[in-house]
Amino acid sequence: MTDFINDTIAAIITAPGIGAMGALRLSGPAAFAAAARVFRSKSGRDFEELGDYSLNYGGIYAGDSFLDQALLLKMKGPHSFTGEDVAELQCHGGPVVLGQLIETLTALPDLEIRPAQPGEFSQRAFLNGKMDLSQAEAVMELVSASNQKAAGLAAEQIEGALSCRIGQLKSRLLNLLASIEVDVDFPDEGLGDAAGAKSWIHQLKQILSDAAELLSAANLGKIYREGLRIVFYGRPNAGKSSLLNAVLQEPRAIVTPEPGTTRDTLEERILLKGIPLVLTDTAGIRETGSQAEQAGVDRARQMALKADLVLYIVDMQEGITAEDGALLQELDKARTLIVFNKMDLIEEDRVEAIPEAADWQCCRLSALDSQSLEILAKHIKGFFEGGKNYRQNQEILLNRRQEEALLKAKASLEAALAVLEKGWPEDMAAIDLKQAWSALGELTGETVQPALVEEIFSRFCLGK
Ligand SMILES: Nc1nc2c(ncn2[C@@H]2O[C@H](COP(=O)(O)OP(=O)(O)O)[C@@H](O)[C@H]2O)c(=O)[nH]1
Ligand SMILES: [Mg+2]
Repeated sequence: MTDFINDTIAAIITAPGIGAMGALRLSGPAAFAAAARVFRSKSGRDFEELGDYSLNYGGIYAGDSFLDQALLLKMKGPHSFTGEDVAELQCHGGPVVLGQLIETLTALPDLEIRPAQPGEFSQRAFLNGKMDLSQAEAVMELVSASNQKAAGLAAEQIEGALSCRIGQLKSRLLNLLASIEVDVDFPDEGLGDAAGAKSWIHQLKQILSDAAELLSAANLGKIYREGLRIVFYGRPNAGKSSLLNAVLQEPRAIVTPEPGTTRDTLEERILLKGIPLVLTDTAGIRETGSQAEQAGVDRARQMALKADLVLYIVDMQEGITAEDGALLQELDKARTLIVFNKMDLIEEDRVEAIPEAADWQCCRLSALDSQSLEILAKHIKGFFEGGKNYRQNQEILLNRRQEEALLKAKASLEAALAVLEKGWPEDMAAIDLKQAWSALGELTGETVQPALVEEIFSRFCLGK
């Protein structure tokens, strides 16, 4: 697979602009030869004498003109990031020197160094088997992570956490496939019809449940990357905007005693007890003659349907009305928390009389009270961790491509299961299982088409 890589590439690998340090990387068969033309060691040693894995102090030159002091990092393939000979030159950060350096290198007539494409170093690392696709993609997740948890998950993935779990799935799938194929080829040597099918179905169900678990772990990972989408929902004047402001601890949304104040949706991001949240305040739901308000109401409904968690706010001064009942009917119990608001306006002796809403998750608070944030935070954390598939420290990050591959694998596994359960010929199931195997391979990259590999890496930044 690596035959076609025979040229040497170079790129500045630090962010553009002025910085304490700037670095340039060379990778390929001529990396050392090229570095030798621009770097002179302070110790006066020849380039060849410098250790294969060494850090060396010296200067960089364009021809005979001194450009800057520099460190040279020499890493001989295959034990380097790309698996090829790699030389990295580190000097003071600034566009001029690094620019001169790359110009000098690419102008060397005999060495044919060319500027690297975005993602090309990582692509070479992948093609040379230094890491699989899920690890390479995790590097991008790590550098673009917005919070510690997401960064931590990406780091685990670089270390191979996802590859390992996919690998386990694949090897079990391969065992099953082998056993089915043996039976197809040598029907007399298999387990025999009924017992064989029963064992395959059992194994397949196990694999399917593992795939489903991976997908739900990915949903959790997605929350860490993109935030838990929480929508503040309910009738006008219930206190949605007040509660949003309480959570944000700033008067972000306009609050007035007038119903219909919030018309458009308003979105804010916040980290609450380590969980990234995307909070959306919405227009109160009511029949209205105003077109603008109606548009806001429609939007609010859509937001509520897409939310990970709906906070359904009820003005307890009015209690749960028939309208509240109708709106709650449209919502999913598992993803809704009813917030009984304005509890401060309820007289002590009436508080006990408030019925909890049967099997809905509920909490009572007052948006104007400083404790409301703590009460809500506790419930949100409880909701997040109480999810039926939540397992602490089991989250994984999947990007859209990877998630699609996993969904494809799951669909093929389900198709195979249906075939076996209906007692149809097992070679039909084998076809589905092979498709599942190939879909899993897309996650780690073994079965990805070269054109897709190009495309994936081209989304990386220059110098990666
Ligand atoms: N006493 C009291 N008033 C509240 C509470 N929450 C909201 N309000 C008031 O109720 C009115 C409507 O609040 P607002 O947040 O705009 O409701 P929204 O229409 O659901 O966004 C405002 O006058 C708020 O000050 C609460 O917990 N206690
Ligand atoms: Mg409002």
